[in-house]
Amino acid sequence: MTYHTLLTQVEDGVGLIALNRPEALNALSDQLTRELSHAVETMEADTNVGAIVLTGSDKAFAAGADIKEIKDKTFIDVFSEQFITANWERIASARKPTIAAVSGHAVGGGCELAMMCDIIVAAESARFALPETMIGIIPGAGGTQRLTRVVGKALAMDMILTGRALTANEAREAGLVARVVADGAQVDTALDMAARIARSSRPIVMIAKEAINKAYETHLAEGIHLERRLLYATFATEDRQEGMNAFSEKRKPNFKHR
Ligand code: CO8
Repeated sequence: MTYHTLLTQVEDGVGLIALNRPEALNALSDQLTRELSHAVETMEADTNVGAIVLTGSDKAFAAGADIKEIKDKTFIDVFSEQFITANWERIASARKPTIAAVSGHAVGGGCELAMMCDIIVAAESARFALPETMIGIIPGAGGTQRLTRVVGKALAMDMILTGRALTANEAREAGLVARVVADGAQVDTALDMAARIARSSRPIVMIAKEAINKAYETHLAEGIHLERRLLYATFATEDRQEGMNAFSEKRKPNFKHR
Protein backbone atom coordinates (compact mmCIF):
# COMPACT_ATOMS: atom_id res chain seq x y z
CA MET A 1 0.00 0.00 0.00
CA THR A 2 1.31 3.46 -0.86
CA TYR A 3 0.85 5.88 2.02
CA HIS A 4 -0.04 9.54 1.39
CA THR A 5 -0.01 10.75 4.99
CA LEU A 6 2.77 8.62 6.51
CA LEU A 7 6.43 7.84 5.97
CA THR A 8 7.53 4.37 7.05
CA GLN A 9 10.77 2.42 7.26
CA VAL A 10 12.03 -0.81 8.81
CA GLU A 11 15.66 -0.86 9.94
CA ASP A 12 17.68 -2.60 12.64
CA GLY A 13 14.65 -4.56 13.84
CA VAL A 14 12.60 -1.37 14.31
CA GLY A 15 9.59 -0.08 12.39
CA LEU A 16 9.34 3.71 12.16
CA ILE A 17 6.05 5.42 11.31
CA ALA A 18 6.17 9.20 10.84
CA LEU A 19 2.87 11.08 10.52
CA ASN A 20 3.26 13.33 7.50
CA ARG A 21 0.52 15.94 7.03
CA PRO A 22 2.61 19.07 7.70
CA GLU A 23 -0.04 21.36 6.20
CA ALA A 24 -2.43 20.39 9.03
CA LEU A 25 0.05 19.75 11.88
CA ASN A 26 -0.58 16.01 11.39
CA ALA A 27 -4.29 16.34 12.21
CA LEU A 28 -5.72 12.83 12.32
CA SER A 29 -7.87 12.71 9.19
CA ASP A 30 -9.83 9.65 8.18
CA GLN A 31 -7.19 8.83 5.56
CA LEU A 32 -4.33 9.23 8.05
CA THR A 33 -5.95 7.01 10.68
CA ARG A 34 -6.74 4.34 8.07
CA GLU A 35 -3.16 4.41 6.81
CA LEU A 36 -1.78 4.37 10.36
CA SER A 37 -3.92 1.37 11.21
CA HIS A 38 -2.67 -0.43 8.10
CA ALA A 39 0.99 0.44 8.81
CA VAL A 40 0.76 -0.86 12.39
CA GLU A 41 -0.96 -4.03 11.18
CA THR A 42 1.81 -4.55 8.60
CA MET A 43 4.60 -4.06 11.16
CA GLU A 44 2.86 -6.34 13.64
CA ALA A 45 2.93 -9.06 10.98
CA ASP A 46 6.54 -8.36 9.87
CA THR A 47 8.93 -10.77 11.59
CA ASN A 48 11.79 -8.29 10.99
CA VAL A 49 10.11 -5.79 13.33
CA GLY A 50 10.65 -6.14 17.08
CA ALA A 51 9.39 -2.71 18.16
CA ILE A 52 7.56 0.24 16.58
CA VAL A 53 8.35 3.97 16.87
CA LEU A 54 5.59 6.48 16.07
CA THR A 55 6.54 10.11 15.49
CA GLY A 56 5.40 13.35 13.89
CA SER A 57 7.37 16.44 12.89
CA ASP A 58 9.46 18.78 15.03
CA LYS A 59 6.48 21.21 15.14
CA ALA A 60 3.74 18.72 15.87
CA PHE A 61 3.35 15.11 16.88
CA ALA A 62 -0.32 15.54 15.99
CA ALA A 63 -2.87 18.34 16.53
CA GLY A 64 -5.77 15.96 17.17
CA ALA A 65 -8.78 14.96 15.15
CA ASP A 66 -9.13 16.80 11.84
CA ILE A 67 -11.63 19.40 13.01
CA LYS A 68 -12.44 20.56 9.47
CA GLU A 69 -13.30 16.99 8.50
CA ILE A 70 -15.52 16.21 11.50
CA LYS A 71 -17.17 19.59 12.08
CA ASP A 72 -20.39 18.77 10.17
CA LYS A 73 -20.78 15.19 11.33
CA THR A 74 -23.97 14.24 13.14
CA PHE A 75 -24.50 11.82 16.00
CA ILE A 76 -25.67 9.17 13.57
CA ASP A 77 -22.56 9.68 11.39
CA VAL A 78 -20.07 9.11 14.22
CA PHE A 79 -22.21 6.34 15.71
CA SER A 80 -22.63 4.47 12.41
CA GLU A 81 -19.01 4.68 11.29
CA GLN A 82 -17.79 3.89 14.82
CA PHE A 83 -15.63 7.00 14.71
CA ILE A 84 -12.35 6.43 16.64
CA THR A 85 -13.09 2.75 17.32
CA ALA A 86 -12.85 1.79 13.64
CA ASN A 87 -9.34 3.06 12.89
CA TRP A 88 -7.66 5.09 15.60
CA GLU A 89 -6.86 2.46 18.15
CA ARG A 90 -4.83 -0.18 16.28
CA ILE A 91 -1.62 1.02 17.92
CA ALA A 92 -3.16 0.55 21.38
CA SER A 93 -3.76 -3.12 20.65
CA ALA A 94 -0.29 -3.75 19.19
CA ARG A 95 1.40 -6.72 20.86
CA LYS A 96 4.86 -5.47 19.92
CA PRO A 97 6.27 -2.62 22.05
CA THR A 98 5.47 0.88 20.77
CA ILE A 99 7.28 4.15 21.48
CA ALA A 100 5.92 7.63 20.71
CA ALA A 101 8.66 10.16 19.90
CA VAL A 102 6.94 13.48 20.55
CA SER A 103 8.02 17.00 19.59
CA GLY A 104 5.84 20.12 19.51
CA HIS A 105 2.06 19.82 19.80
CA ALA A 106 0.55 16.58 21.08
CA VAL A 107 -2.96 17.94 21.32
CA GLY A 108 -6.37 16.29 21.68
CA GLY A 109 -6.37 13.06 19.70
CA GLY A 110 -2.62 13.60 19.14
CA CYS A 111 -2.01 13.41 22.89
CA GLU A 112 -4.36 10.43 23.06
CA LEU A 113 -2.45 8.70 20.25
CA ALA A 114 0.82 9.18 22.14
CA MET A 115 -0.83 7.76 25.26
CA MET A 116 -1.85 4.64 23.30
CA CYS A 117 1.88 3.86 22.94
CA ASP A 118 3.79 1.96 25.64
CA ILE A 119 6.49 4.59 26.14
CA ILE A 120 6.58 8.33 25.38
CA VAL A 121 9.91 10.03 24.65
CA ALA A 122 9.46 13.82 24.55
CA ALA A 123 11.59 16.61 23.15
CA GLU A 124 11.83 19.61 25.48
CA SER A 125 9.48 21.52 23.17
CA ALA A 126 6.73 18.90 23.43
CA ARG A 127 3.39 20.09 24.80
CA PHE A 128 0.63 17.71 25.90
CA ALA A 129 -2.95 18.95 26.04
CA LEU A 130 -6.52 17.69 25.90
CA PRO A 131 -8.44 20.91 25.03
CA GLU A 132 -11.48 19.20 23.46
CA THR A 133 -14.02 20.89 25.75
CA MET A 134 -13.00 24.19 24.14
CA ILE A 135 -14.49 23.02 20.83
CA GLY A 136 -17.56 21.48 22.42
CA ILE A 137 -16.61 17.83 22.73
CA ILE A 138 -14.71 15.70 25.24
CA PRO A 139 -11.55 13.64 24.74
CA GLY A 140 -12.88 10.62 22.88
CA ALA A 141 -9.90 8.46 22.03
CA GLY A 142 -9.22 7.25 25.57
CA GLY A 143 -8.09 10.59 27.02
CA THR A 144 -10.38 10.71 30.04
CA GLN A 145 -9.39 7.14 30.92
CA ARG A 146 -5.70 6.75 30.00
CA LEU A 147 -4.63 10.20 31.26
CA THR A 148 -6.48 9.78 34.56
CA ARG A 149 -4.98 6.35 35.20
CA VAL A 150 -1.47 7.70 34.61
CA VAL A 151 -1.47 11.19 36.17
CA GLY A 152 -4.35 10.89 38.67
CA LYS A 153 -7.66 12.70 39.01
CA ALA A 154 -6.45 16.17 40.05
CA LEU A 155 -4.14 16.76 37.10
CA ALA A 156 -6.50 15.05 34.64
CA MET A 157 -9.33 17.36 35.76
CA ASP A 158 -7.01 20.38 35.51
CA MET A 159 -5.89 19.49 31.97
CA ILE A 160 -9.23 18.37 30.58
CA LEU A 161 -11.45 21.04 32.17
CA THR A 162 -9.10 24.01 31.60
CA GLY A 163 -7.37 22.73 28.46
CA ARG A 164 -3.95 23.70 29.80
CA ALA A 165 -0.91 22.08 28.20
CA LEU A 166 1.80 20.26 30.15
CA THR A 167 5.42 20.93 29.26
CA ALA A 168 7.61 17.92 28.55
CA ASN A 169 9.16 18.14 32.01
CA GLU A 170 5.76 18.48 33.72
CA ALA A 171 4.59 15.44 31.76
CA ARG A 172 7.61 13.47 32.91
CA GLU A 173 7.08 14.48 36.55
CA ALA A 174 3.44 13.37 36.22
CA GLY A 175 4.49 9.96 34.89
CA LEU A 176 3.13 10.49 31.37
CA VAL A 177 6.56 10.67 29.72
CA ALA A 178 9.46 8.25 30.27
CA ARG A 179 12.32 10.43 28.99
CA VAL A 180 12.78 14.09 28.06
CA VAL A 181 15.53 14.79 25.53
CA ALA A 182 16.90 17.84 23.69
CA ASP A 183 14.84 19.12 20.76
CA GLY A 184 15.66 17.07 17.68
CA ALA A 185 16.92 14.05 19.64
CA GLN A 186 13.52 12.44 20.27
CA VAL A 187 13.44 10.15 17.21
CA ASP A 188 17.03 8.90 17.54
CA THR A 189 16.49 8.25 21.26
CA ALA A 190 13.28 6.35 20.56
CA LEU A 191 14.94 4.38 17.74
CA ASP A 192 17.84 3.46 20.06
CA MET A 193 15.42 2.30 22.76
CA ALA A 194 13.38 0.35 20.20
CA ALA A 195 16.51 -1.29 18.72
CA ARG A 196 17.56 -2.34 22.20
CA ILE A 197 14.10 -3.85 22.78
CA ALA A 198 14.24 -5.55 19.37
CA ARG A 199 17.49 -7.31 20.29
CA SER A 200 15.72 -9.19 23.07
CA SER A 201 13.52 -12.20 22.50
CA ARG A 202 10.33 -11.00 20.75
CA PRO A 203 7.92 -13.34 22.58
CA ILE A 204 9.51 -12.56 25.97
CA VAL A 205 9.19 -8.80 25.41
CA MET A 206 5.58 -9.23 24.28
CA ILE A 207 4.82 -11.28 27.40
CA ALA A 208 6.39 -8.58 29.62
CA LYS A 209 4.28 -5.90 27.90
CA GLU A 210 1.12 -7.96 28.40
CA ALA A 211 1.90 -8.35 32.11
CA ILE A 212 2.52 -4.60 32.63
CA ASN A 213 -0.69 -3.64 30.80
CA LYS A 214 -2.65 -6.03 32.99
CA ALA A 215 -1.65 -3.91 36.00
CA TYR A 216 -4.09 -1.26 34.75
CA GLU A 217 -6.95 -3.66 34.29
CA THR A 218 -7.04 -5.87 37.35
CA HIS A 219 -6.56 -5.97 41.11
CA LEU A 220 -3.17 -6.79 42.65
CA ALA A 221 -3.69 -10.44 43.58
CA GLU A 222 -5.03 -11.33 40.14
CA GLY A 223 -2.23 -9.33 38.48
CA ILE A 224 0.44 -11.12 40.50
CA HIS A 225 -1.20 -14.46 39.68
CA LEU A 226 -1.10 -13.66 35.95
CA GLU A 227 2.52 -12.49 36.24
CA ARG A 228 3.51 -15.78 37.87
CA ARG A 229 1.73 -17.81 35.15
CA LEU A 230 3.43 -15.76 32.42
CA LEU A 231 6.82 -16.14 34.15
CA TYR A 232 6.34 -19.91 34.23
CA ALA A 233 5.40 -19.80 30.53
CA THR A 234 8.75 -18.15 29.68
CA PHE A 235 10.35 -21.43 30.77
CA ALA A 236 8.66 -23.10 27.79
CA THR A 237 10.61 -20.93 25.32
CA GLU A 238 13.93 -21.75 23.65
CA ASP A 239 14.97 -18.13 24.18
CA ARG A 240 14.75 -18.46 27.99
CA GLN A 241 17.16 -21.42 27.82
CA GLU A 242 19.44 -19.56 25.40
CA GLY A 243 19.45 -16.39 27.55
CA MET A 244 20.48 -18.27 30.67
CA ASN A 245 23.00 -20.45 28.80
CA ALA A 246 24.58 -17.36 27.26
CA PHE A 247 24.87 -15.70 30.68
CA SER A 248 26.53 -18.81 32.15
CA GLU A 249 28.91 -19.10 29.19
CA LYS A 250 29.75 -15.36 29.28
CA ARG A 251 28.62 -14.74 25.69
CA LYS A 252 25.88 -12.76 23.94
CA PRO A 253 22.58 -14.61 23.55
CA ASN A 254 21.48 -15.63 20.07
CA PHE A 255 17.70 -15.38 20.37
CA LYS A 256 15.59 -17.21 17.80
CA HIS A 257 12.34 -15.54 18.91
CA ARG A 258 10.71 -18.77 19.93
N1 CO8 B 1 -7.72 19.84 12.47
C1 CO8 B 1 -7.60 20.38 11.24
N2 CO8 B 1 -6.68 21.30 10.91
C2 CO8 B 1 -5.80 21.66 11.87
C3 CO8 B 1 -5.85 21.13 13.18
C4 CO8 B 1 -6.87 20.17 13.46
N3 CO8 B 1 -6.97 19.57 14.66
N4 CO8 B 1 -4.86 21.69 13.90
C5 CO8 B 1 -4.22 22.54 13.09
N5 CO8 B 1 -4.78 22.53 11.86
C6 CO8 B 1 -4.40 23.32 10.69
C7 CO8 B 1 -4.79 24.78 10.87
O1 CO8 B 1 -6.16 24.96 10.50
C8 CO8 B 1 -3.83 25.47 9.94
O2 CO8 B 1 -4.26 25.31 8.61
P1 CO8 B 1 -4.41 26.62 7.62
O3 CO8 B 1 -2.97 27.10 7.48
O4 CO8 B 1 -4.99 26.04 6.38
O5 CO8 B 1 -5.24 27.59 8.36
C9 CO8 B 1 -2.55 24.63 10.08
O6 CO8 B 1 -2.97 23.36 10.60
C10 CO8 B 1 -1.56 25.24 11.06
O7 CO8 B 1 -2.23 25.44 12.30
P2 CO8 B 1 -2.17 26.83 13.13
O8 CO8 B 1 -2.00 27.98 12.17
O9 CO8 B 1 -3.36 26.87 14.03
O10 CO8 B 1 -0.81 26.59 13.92
P3 CO8 B 1 -0.39 27.29 15.31
O11 CO8 B 1 1.04 26.94 15.50
O12 CO8 B 1 -0.78 28.72 15.32
O13 CO8 B 1 -1.28 26.58 16.46
C11 CO8 B 1 -2.27 24.66 17.59
C12 CO8 B 1 -1.07 25.20 16.76
C13 CO8 B 1 -2.30 25.35 18.95
C14 CO8 B 1 -2.06 23.14 17.77
C15 CO8 B 1 -3.57 24.94 16.82
O14 CO8 B 1 -3.43 24.51 15.46
C16 CO8 B 1 -4.77 24.25 17.39
O15 CO8 B 1 -5.29 24.67 18.40
N6 CO8 B 1 -5.26 23.18 16.71
C17 CO8 B 1 -6.44 22.46 17.13
C18 CO8 B 1 -6.10 21.60 18.33
C19 CO8 B 1 -7.33 20.88 18.85
O16 CO8 B 1 -8.27 21.45 19.34
N7 CO8 B 1 -7.29 19.55 18.77
C20 CO8 B 1 -8.33 18.69 19.31
C21 CO8 B 1 -9.20 18.23 18.20
S1 CO8 B 1 -10.53 17.22 18.81
C22 CO8 B 1 -9.83 15.73 19.14
O17 CO8 B 1 -8.71 15.46 18.80
C23 CO8 B 1 -10.66 14.74 19.91
C24 CO8 B 1 -10.64 13.34 19.34
C25 CO8 B 1 -11.96 12.67 19.62
C26 CO8 B 1 -13.05 13.24 18.73
C27 CO8 B 1 -14.36 12.55 18.93
C28 CO8 B 1 -15.44 13.16 17.99
C29 CO8 B 1 -16.76 12.37 17.95
